[in-house]
Amino acid sequence: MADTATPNVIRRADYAPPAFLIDTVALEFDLIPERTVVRNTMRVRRNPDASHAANLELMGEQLEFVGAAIDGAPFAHAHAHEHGLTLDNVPDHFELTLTSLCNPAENTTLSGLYVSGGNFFTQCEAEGFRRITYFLDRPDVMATYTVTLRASKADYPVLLSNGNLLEQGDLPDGRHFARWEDPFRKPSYLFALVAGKLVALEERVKSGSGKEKLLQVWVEPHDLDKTRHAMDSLINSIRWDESRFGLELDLDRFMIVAVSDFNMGAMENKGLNIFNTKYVLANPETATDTDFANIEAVVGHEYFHNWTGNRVTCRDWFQLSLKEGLTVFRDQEFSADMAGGATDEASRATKRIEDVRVLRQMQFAEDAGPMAHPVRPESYVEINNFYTMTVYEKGSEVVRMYQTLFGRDGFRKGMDLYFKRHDGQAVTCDDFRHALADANGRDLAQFERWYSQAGTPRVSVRTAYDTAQQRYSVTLTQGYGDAAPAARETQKGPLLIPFAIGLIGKEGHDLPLQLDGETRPSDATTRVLEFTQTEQTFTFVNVAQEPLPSLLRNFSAPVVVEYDYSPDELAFLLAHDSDPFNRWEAGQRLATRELLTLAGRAATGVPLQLDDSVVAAFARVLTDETLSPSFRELALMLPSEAYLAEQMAESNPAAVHAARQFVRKRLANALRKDWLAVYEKHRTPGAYEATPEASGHRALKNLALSYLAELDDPSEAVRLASAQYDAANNMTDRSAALSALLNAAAANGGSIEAQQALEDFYRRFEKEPLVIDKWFALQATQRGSAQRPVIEIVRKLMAHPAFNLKNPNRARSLIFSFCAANPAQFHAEDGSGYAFWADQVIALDAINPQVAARLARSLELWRRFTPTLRDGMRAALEKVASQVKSRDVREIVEKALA
Ligand code: B3K
Ligand code: ZN
Repeated sequence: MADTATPNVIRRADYAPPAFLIDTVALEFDLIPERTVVRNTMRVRRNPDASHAANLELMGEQLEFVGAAIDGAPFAHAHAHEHGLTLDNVPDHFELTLTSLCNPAENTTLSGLYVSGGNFFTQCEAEGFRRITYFLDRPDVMATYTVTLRASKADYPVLLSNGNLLEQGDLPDGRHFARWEDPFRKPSYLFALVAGKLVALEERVKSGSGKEKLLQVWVEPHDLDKTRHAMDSLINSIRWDESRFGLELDLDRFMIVAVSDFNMGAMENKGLNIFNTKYVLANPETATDTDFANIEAVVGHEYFHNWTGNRVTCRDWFQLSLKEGLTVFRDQEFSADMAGGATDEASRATKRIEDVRVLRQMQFAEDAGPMAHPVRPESYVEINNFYTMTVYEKGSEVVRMYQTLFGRDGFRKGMDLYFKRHDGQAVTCDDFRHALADANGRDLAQFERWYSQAGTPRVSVRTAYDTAQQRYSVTLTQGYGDAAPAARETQKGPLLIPFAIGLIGKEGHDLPLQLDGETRPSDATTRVLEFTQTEQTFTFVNVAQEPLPSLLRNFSAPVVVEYDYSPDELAFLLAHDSDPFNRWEAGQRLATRELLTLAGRAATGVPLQLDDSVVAAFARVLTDETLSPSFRELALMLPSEAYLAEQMAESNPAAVHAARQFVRKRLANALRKDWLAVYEKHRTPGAYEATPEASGHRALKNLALSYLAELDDPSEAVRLASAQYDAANNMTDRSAALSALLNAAAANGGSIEAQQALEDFYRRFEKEPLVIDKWFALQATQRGSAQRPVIEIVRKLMAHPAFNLKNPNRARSLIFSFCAANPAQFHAEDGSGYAFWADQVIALDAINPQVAARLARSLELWRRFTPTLRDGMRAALEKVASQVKSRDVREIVEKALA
């Protein structure tokens, strides 16, 4: 039932240990879609470390209570209510058996036990287990589980749960059973079951200590040909966690199951990871290079949770970043190692740039709005709303800073101590920090502020060179600027910021670094300054010439750096910085600065022009064959419209779009020959290869195609794109060609080539839901025009037979793509985008509050927009606020309007 009462705020400060503990759980399921019977037998005892409570309060939602027994005798003093079950005056320790019913067939929330495609699946994190049975559904209650599943053998031939399979067999009436045991204590959010018609790709591998492990990737039978990459990613993850962190797989068997109805990416249930099909299924015809990379990252992420999340879990949900920030850091490092090994800094930088781009575009925006919260939040209404960019991505940056401060070896020592101290426990972010501090003999008290202060820190930099003394001083000042109110109230004092810096001489080489007071320069030409005060000056000595500073190398802290580089200096850094991240950063700064000036002009109707020096800087990158293709692709891609709009005093998506399009067209026309040459040179003929190198070529070639589609006369691009579309042997090239066709035609209200390719694409992939998702998304994110606004296309597609609001991937592919990834069209002045958004949030709220709440967030920055847009957004938010019922959406819209 939707919770319509005033939402309750849960506070970190109110944490109290549970009054009871549960040591063992035996679950029995009779799986029937409309009426599943769950029998739950638990060993319960009073918690010696908690204050006394006479009654046992168990959580439960959407359950039909059948009966309770204590130590085998029926127990009459159990009262079911809206939020669970109260058992009066229970003994100090006892065996409790509860029987209840639930209705998986009608469960559209995809939380708890539900049916998808005729099969059963579960999703318990954060609070879904209470929708399966009454329980102390909180992560600090850890128990061992045995699970017995019974179901029709014809309809559900495969029955899976966590851990090891103990036995299976037939039952009367065409039913069968399987019994599973998970030997490791775990919190209820890691419970999982799967039942249905599935097949598996299997591999047997030996772990580091020589034990044989069975690995399985379970999918529907027609998807078996898309499981190889996920399996390879799993094997690589297992090897990587052994070699980098000395962490071995602890179960005999590890399973991944793909499901097409899923609220997020994947879930790390012990030994039985459940994945959105999007992050499992791939072959060259259906998945892009980005999909392949995402699958590797998510398979790694969920696997790495086995230690960082499962073996050591969170005490309470405020500690979510303890497992998520750390595990994102681990998956980022895994992907970087897979792409470039431990030492190839240029290849590793590609991954770093992509991660930082996401952080800056999404997490910085979150930190600037009403949902701003610290990495370890202080309060929440609905915990599912706090699986955020801040908890995940900023959390990962916080973990990365320990490694930047202590080096890889020091970080490893900290991790070793963390597991030594806390294996099998439910702990806090403080426990992690203390392990890192103690292992490295450091006091990290100040570092705690990274967990408790919200908002994006700003570091402004002043430099001075004393020619006579050959001294170069760098003065850093930290603060939060004009932070959002939600962030401001958390800010108490300066942070410990690891600030990596290099100094570049006139020839473009790094200069030796010797800080005042040191006897000789260090070997490394990058230094990590420990910046701990509000203002601090670092002086380098024996600096023979006035250098150009390379600031915050490799993005050593999640901050904004303010330094007044001239365009020439940025062009110099773009050409010479030895730090590949900062080389890219210089190009981005240069572009951002131009684009924001142009957006300001566009907003006031002043004609646009672009300096030739900017075109020249881009031309140098485009034609520099010594740079890797993937780096060039990243450097030549302009900052996103969303990021640029966020940098304006008043966000103006139309002006940003006009400015960005102007620059794209200018770069396209001015460098036409170079784009064409790059397009030809970076083709990848022959069989598809999924290597980072081949995907770099495809990325650069397809970027060239997208620029060529901007030419005043796009006929050549249309020809190339049509040919590429027809000849493509992989989804990267085919979807890039389709996108180029759609955009080349946009200004003229569409083209026959684009229309034909769209129709062909649909027919070709009608039976591949993940590809049809792309078909919807490409149309929702395409460029529009006055004659052909994208909202009209989107509205039409909502009525397409393949559209289905209940399937989150499909809803995201059309609705979210339009509302969150097509700002110029979504923020149309007539408010049509906002009206559409409101209708969809309201419709989704009744089906799936978690998905609805995600969509609801696309208007949260409304106060930062131009007045007309602001009014339209407020009206839409108010409409939603007056109609939605779920706690999830209400928390979002109420915070936005507050
Ligand atoms: N831990 C899950 C996320 C659960 C989200 C619940 N709303 C996936 C992950 O981060 O690995
Ligand atoms: Zn995670």
